[in-house]
Amino acid sequence: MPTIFHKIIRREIPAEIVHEDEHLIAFRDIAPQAPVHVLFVPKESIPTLDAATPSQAETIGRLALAAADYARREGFAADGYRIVMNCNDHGGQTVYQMHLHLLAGAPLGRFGT
Ligand code: IU
Repeated sequence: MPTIFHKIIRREIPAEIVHEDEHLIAFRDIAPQAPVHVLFVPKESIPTLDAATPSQAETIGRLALAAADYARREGFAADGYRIVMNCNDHGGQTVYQMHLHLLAGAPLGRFGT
């Protein structure tokens, strides 16, 4: 089932794209939760991490490596950042095309505090 992220990949709706390659696209979140908030989305359709299979391990790994590359390129890797993947309802997932959040640009605090 196509999601809004599929439409962004197909350029049917606009987004502030910061990186794209044959495997994935990265764009700024429209409702940023940190000074830097970028979403890394595979071009391959995978609704949730829960739906991913071992054959998709590279696809998933590429999201994290693309986020790390972006952080180094933008110069905030040494300060640090957080990557998050929400899965299903209790995880807070709202868009059912798997994606990785990259949050950075300020101290983010620790979970549970
Ligand atoms: P989630 O992990 O599924 O909750 O994340 C979805 C994110 O997609 C959320 O942070 C939204 O602000 C963001 N987003 C977006 O960047 N552009 C959109 O058109 C829509 C959602 I809809």
